[in-house]
Amino acid sequence: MALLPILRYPDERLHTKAKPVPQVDDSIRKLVTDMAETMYEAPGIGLAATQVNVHLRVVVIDTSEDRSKLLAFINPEIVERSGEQSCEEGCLSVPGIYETVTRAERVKVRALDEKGEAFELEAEGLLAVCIQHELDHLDGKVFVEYLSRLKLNRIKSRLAKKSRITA
Ligand code: GNR
Ligand code: NI
Repeated sequence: MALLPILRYPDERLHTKAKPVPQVDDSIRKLVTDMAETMYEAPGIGLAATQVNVHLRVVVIDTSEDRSKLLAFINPEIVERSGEQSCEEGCLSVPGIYETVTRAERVKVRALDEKGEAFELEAEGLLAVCIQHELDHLDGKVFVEYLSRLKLNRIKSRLAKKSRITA
């Protein structure tokens, strides 16, 4: 088990498009374990491999109250989406920033599990939001990039100011 360092926006490595996992082997299972540990410790409800500077299509999510329902998605794809919901989102790579984003209300996701077996999951509400947020990370997109240029620039200067203080 190991805690992995999380990249902070505007680190340009967050804009890397992740590659499909060619084979679900022990190195991928270790990545899933380390990502889960990192997510729980943060604490967060999801983590994409991109955020720990591993550019493979791997995501972990746990939106359960008691943090007991770990989901691992390898090579995930959203195959159906419907409806619309607006949720105040945060991101471990953009600490302290919370902004409302509109996304699909329901999604159907297809992925491989830790054994390399395909599964499908239908999600709604917060889990659906989290799945969409994490899949965006794998494509190099951070949630603040849905906001207006004005809001994004304000966030960038706030983060720059904060990093001057903490540097
Ligand atoms: O911990 C997280 N909370 C959260 C809240 C609302 C919408 C999305 C998220 S995901 C975030 C963890 C994270 O940054 N995942 O990439
Ligand atoms: Ni995030």
